[in-house]
Amino acid sequence: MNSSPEEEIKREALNLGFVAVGVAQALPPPYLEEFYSWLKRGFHGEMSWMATQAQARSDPSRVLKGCKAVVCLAYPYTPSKPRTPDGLSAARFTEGLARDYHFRLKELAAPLVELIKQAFPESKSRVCVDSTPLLERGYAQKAGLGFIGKNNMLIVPGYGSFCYLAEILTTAPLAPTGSGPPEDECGECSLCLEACPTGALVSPFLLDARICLSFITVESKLNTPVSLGKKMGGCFFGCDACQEACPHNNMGGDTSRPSLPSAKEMLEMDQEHFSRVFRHTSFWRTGLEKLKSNIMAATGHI
Ligand code: B12
Ligand code: SF4
Ligand code: SF4
Repeated sequence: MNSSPEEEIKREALNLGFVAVGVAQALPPPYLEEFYSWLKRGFHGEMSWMATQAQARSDPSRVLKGCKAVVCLAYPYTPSKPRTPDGLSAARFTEGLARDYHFRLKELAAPLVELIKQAFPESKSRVCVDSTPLLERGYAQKAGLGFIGKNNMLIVPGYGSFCYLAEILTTAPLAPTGSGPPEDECGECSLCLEACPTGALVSPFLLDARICLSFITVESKLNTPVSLGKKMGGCFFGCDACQEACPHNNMGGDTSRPSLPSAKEMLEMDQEHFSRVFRHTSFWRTGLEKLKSNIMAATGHI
């Protein structure tokens, strides 16, 4: 018996290394009201684009006209924390000097787009990774990839949250696969809230991005205040504390060799040197001056 397009997509996605895959209907995302109230409270801070694109996030057909289905994908990143030889670290999603995941995931999803095209020749598809106005975690939960934890992360049962999300929006009428995961897999646990160094997890499922170290060290255009140094715990780019605390994650140990240049080398870099080492990595968009201010804060320099 021939398998359905949904089954073929799933088989191929798992072959390509994705840890979870599913299809959600292209309806408004779950938790849209919570998202609007998050904006209303100003928790997005400097990320004004979150507010200006709020309408687009309410409906995938505003992103792809005629969108019928959202193929949701989770791709694993290494559980070992990237390190410098002199004791600093960066969040795992960077995978050290690996190519920025936005490019990698778009390429990885291309064969799946091809499969959809073969099954539905008239269809149009668009691959989304992070920057598209789409509430990725909500759709991933809806498609049955996993559940949203109190730390806001999409957690894949049996794997954890050290994974990127990507989607294929398509006009192909793919059948939804999610039967709706349980809404409360965290139970009484609140380890992530206790572990957050800045109190950015103000309550379960609610994050104040303005004081989240990930926002401050990756997205914010302002210099990172030295006063945050102790809270950064030596992590100069991004923050994994609320995931490290989570019993669903395997931390991968600290056995990996340093994959990042030393703090001293980074502080001495000029733009040409920075470009040679960091172009195409996750650090590039944040820029050299901001990176230096992160390192100064993380190492306690004034
Ligand atoms: C803006 C943004 C940020 C901001 C704000 C984060 C935030 N929590 O809102 C900052 C810069 C702080 C950030 C940090 C990080 N981010 Co970010 N970020 C995004 C982005 C672009 C939009 C997120 C968004 O819409 N936020 C608004 C809030 C309100 O929505 P939400 O985060 O989806 O939260 C939902 C839940 O709270 C849920 N909800 C509300 N109430 C309730 C109640 C219950 C019971 C339940 C179950 C759910 C629930 O509804 C919300 C709306 O859908 C997405 C990509 C995308 N397009 O979706 C990546 C994304 C969420 N980030 C990602 C990552 C990896 C990170 C970091 C881990 C990076 C790091 N190590 O430094 C941290 C984690 C911080 C955290 N605990 O969330 C991944 C997450 C993968 C995963 N497995 O979940 C994404 C999906 C990017 C990607 N394509 O891989 N990020
Ligand atoms: S990423 Fe860090 S600062 Fe942000 S919510 Fe998680 S633990 Fe808190
Ligand atoms: S640490 Fe506990 S409360 Fe937080 S996401 Fe993980 S299981 Fe849920």
